[in-house]
Amino acid sequence: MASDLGIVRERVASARSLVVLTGAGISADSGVPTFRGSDGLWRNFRAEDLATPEAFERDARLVWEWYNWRRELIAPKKPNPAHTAVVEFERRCRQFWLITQNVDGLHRAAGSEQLSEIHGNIWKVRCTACGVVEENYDVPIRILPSCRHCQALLRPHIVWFGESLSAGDVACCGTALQSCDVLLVIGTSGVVYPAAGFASVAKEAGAFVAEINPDPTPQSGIVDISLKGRAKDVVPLLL
Ligand code: BV8
Ligand code: ZN
Repeated sequence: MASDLGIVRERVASARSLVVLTGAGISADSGVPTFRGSDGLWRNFRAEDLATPEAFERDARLVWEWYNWRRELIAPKKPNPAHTAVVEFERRCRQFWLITQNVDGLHRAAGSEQLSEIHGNIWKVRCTACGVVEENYDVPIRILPSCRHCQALLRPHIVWFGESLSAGDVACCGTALQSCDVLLVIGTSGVVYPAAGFASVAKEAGAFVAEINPDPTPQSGIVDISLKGRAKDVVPLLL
């Protein structure tokens, strides 16, 4: 492990262009439940049933009750040393980009600025009619909130299953993954696409890829190095 850690630290230090991809695991150390772990957020509510446009169409109240519950859960949580280390990477690397699947907003709270929140942000709402996107930090949020511009129903500004990522994010991530020489994959189970395919995109483009996760993932077979451990313990050691 020590030599692996040394190799990854050396690669990060000499990276011309560094990309970091994160999932729920980086927020686990802030007390935010992951989706598929033993404390699985989705155990209580099957996300495939709720995080979909069909569910919202069928029962917007239930979907808003689930998101309100998650907003109340996340509101008091703080970034952890792994989030802070990622901000330090951004400060040190000439070319840096962060791709996060997390909707909790903790990377922004830690100070990350060069990032794509490819699955959206739980603190943003979008009007189902006029499409206006706004930040909303109400806790609790009124169930079935309405647009202050056109009174139509608001939805979470989140990418649900079966919905495409924004074209802007897809382009931005593609460029970053094609041009990076180091990709760090931190705290993702690597089952949700298209993010689950990002490690192989970078690998095929010639990048050195390392993953940080207490458990093996479907990408463990293709990354150069897997560092077994919790993000809050391992990521700061890469500085
Ligand atoms: C798309 C927002 C093109 C919701 C999320 C059938 C029907 C419809 C679609 C599909 C289908 N089959 C496949 C698909 C595609 C689908 C997909 O991939 N499904 C999977 C389930 C098979 N993808 C999509 O639908 C995407 N869109 O493909 O568009 C398209 C368009 C139209 C038609 C077809 C195709 C959209 C995907 C986005 C879904 N939205 N989130 C919400 O949050 O409310 S996904 C959700 O999962 C979260 O965003 C989360 O980030 C993401 C991934 O989960 P992880 O972050 O990896 O978290 P997880 O709990 O799984 O893992 C935690 C990891 O951390 C573990 O590995 C654990 O070991 C580790 N860990 C734990 N503790 C720590 C740690 N690591 C470090 N330190 C620790 N302390
Ligand atoms: Zn509106």
